[in-house]
Amino acid sequence: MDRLDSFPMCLKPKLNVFFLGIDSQLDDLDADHSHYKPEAIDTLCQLTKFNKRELQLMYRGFKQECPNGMVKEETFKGIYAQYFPKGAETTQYAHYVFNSFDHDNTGAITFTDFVIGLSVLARGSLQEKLRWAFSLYDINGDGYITKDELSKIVQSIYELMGKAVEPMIEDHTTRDHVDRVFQVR
Ligand SMILES: [Ca+2]
Repeated sequence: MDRLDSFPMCLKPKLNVFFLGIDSQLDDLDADHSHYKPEAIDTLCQLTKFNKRELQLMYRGFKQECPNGMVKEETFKGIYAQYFPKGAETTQYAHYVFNSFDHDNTGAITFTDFVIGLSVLARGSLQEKLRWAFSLYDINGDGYITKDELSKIVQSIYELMGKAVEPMIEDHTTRDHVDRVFQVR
């Protein structure tokens, strides 16, 4: 199977960092006084495929990692890197994932951004997952995936795998991969 085929699904465990440290005492979303005021929990239930209890648990984990209720890109990259082996270069791919979650391009992922993105990855339909994957590849958001954009994403995915992969990644590996995708059949 092509390595790219399964990558959106593999993101889910990588993002589980936000679920760590949850204990039995739940926060009440509506009573929260953090800097960022999340959407009312009922609205989040409508926007995602998570129920109220799941959202409360996630919010608690999210707030532990990000007490002010927002994740800046540098923080996101730091968290992301912890879930890959040493030697893996995660910065660039984490940048693209961050952008795909930061819907309104504010430079920070809010809890709302986070659960909407995670809902698609964890419970979205095939169509929703494909739409998310497309938005990841369409770096400039113009509705088209160019060869250049595909090259950048494929390169970042190869970097994620680190140096110790078989067969070894050569300089031309990315180019060959992209050429195959764009080949007219
Ligand atoms: Ca584009």
